[in-house]
Amino acid sequence: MIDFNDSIAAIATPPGRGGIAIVRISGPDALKVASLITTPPGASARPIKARTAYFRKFYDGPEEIDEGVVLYFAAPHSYTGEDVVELQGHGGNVVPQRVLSAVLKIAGVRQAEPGEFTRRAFLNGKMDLTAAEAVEDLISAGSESAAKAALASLSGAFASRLETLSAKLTQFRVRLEACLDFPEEHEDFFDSGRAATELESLEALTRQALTIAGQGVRLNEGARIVLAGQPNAGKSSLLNALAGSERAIVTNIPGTTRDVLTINIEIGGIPVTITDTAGIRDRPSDEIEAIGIERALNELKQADLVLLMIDSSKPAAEAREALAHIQKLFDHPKNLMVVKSKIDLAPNAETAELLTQEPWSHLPQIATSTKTEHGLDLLRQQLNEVLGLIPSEGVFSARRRHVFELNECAAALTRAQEMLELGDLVLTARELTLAQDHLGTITGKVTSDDILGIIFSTFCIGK
Ligand SMILES: Nc1nc2c(ncn2[C@@H]2O[C@H](COP(=O)(O)OP(=O)(O)OP(=O)(O)O)[C@@H](O)[C@H]2O)c(=O)[nH]1
Ligand SMILES: [Mg+2]
Repeated sequence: MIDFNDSIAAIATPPGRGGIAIVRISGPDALKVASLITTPPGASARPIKARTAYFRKFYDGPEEIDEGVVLYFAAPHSYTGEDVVELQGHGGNVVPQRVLSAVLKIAGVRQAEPGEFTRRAFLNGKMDLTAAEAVEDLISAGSESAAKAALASLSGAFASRLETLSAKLTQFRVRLEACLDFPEEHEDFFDSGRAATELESLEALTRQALTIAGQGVRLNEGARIVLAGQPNAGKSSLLNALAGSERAIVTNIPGTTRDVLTINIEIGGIPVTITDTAGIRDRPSDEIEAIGIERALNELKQADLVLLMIDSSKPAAEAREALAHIQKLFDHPKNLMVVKSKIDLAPNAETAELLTQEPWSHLPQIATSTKTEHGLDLLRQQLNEVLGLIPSEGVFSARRRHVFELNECAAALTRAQEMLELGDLVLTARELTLAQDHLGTITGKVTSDDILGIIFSTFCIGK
């Protein structure tokens, strides 16, 4: 449990060489700290007004340790909602640490835990949970689109969508409760089918939010693409082509790639991880290849999209075997795209014919050559489309936690509709309460200390 009576301090700027470093203090003793640090022994403290920059020397007892700007933000008009002081001194590996350790010597001040400033901001009502999480997303954004999405969440785009949803849900629940108390006055709402229609549209709204949140997660974490196929199909060559550099070893010996190799690239401004794997075949040549194949299969299970590479110059038996391996892993391979490789070589007619038949004909297919670079641009474009990575208007950053809760909310709304159809208004009401609780968990209206601990522990110290 956090003790709100103490004050916390941390270096808010990154470690290493830099012009300026900021030591941030938040809590009831912040102003006292500013005063003690900037006053030499024996001298009387000079006043520090809120939102005014002062250039002062910083002291550790009698010793002068740095000089810089002091800023004071009085509660509640600060990031955390508490009194906050910033000591902006020189950067580097030594000086900021000395300033911090001088601050920590003062009674009532302790080192902040990761994310504790933002946690206090949340607990003081300065921001909701989606905004608090967006702070961390903004800091760790790996691409411009991810940063834009995080900023949208920070300024409340996600929260306001959820609030609209929650408000509609409340309205509906009020009518439902009224009906339970005074059935005769509200029959019409339910008998006419209006209630059913409203619930249906509530579920549709939830699923819309779910789609956007899913995009937000991929923007944050990057979509996971895994290359799969027979040995020698050209997987490592494609990885190199997409990376723009020779990252993976390419030879004409089948079974070249043994281990899993993952690289991070951007496609159209979106972070993507691409994983190269050992070619999958039934009879590996040695134990190392066998382990590699096992690892490949593990990667495939976690992929957002599998690119199944088929060498268009090889006999159809290879393609059949490659697909069989995928089908063994997934009953309904939903995120599967076929990449026909080596189309600069003479095509195998039997393979070409096979790919026009079921179930191949239902899969997206794209013809490529890493030798001539044919199809590579088209492939990048298709990757964006298939993964839904082209950020739609109003995309906000989101986390897997949000997607999970929205899914649960949608499921509760589906069950509510079933109960309504059965005429059981009590159970309908119960499902709606559940649905609303799941929404509340996202913004932090319904929350437990455990969840908060997990969320804020991933933050950096000083934020
Ligand atoms: N002509 C032609 N050859 C290619 C093309 N792509 C790859 N190759 C060749 O095919 C061979 C195998 O390529 P890799 O990229 O190592 O194949 P892989 O699927 O990673 O193979 P494993 O690691 O053994 O599973 C190499 O000799 C490549 O030069 C292409 O588009 N055209
Ligand atoms: Mg390889």
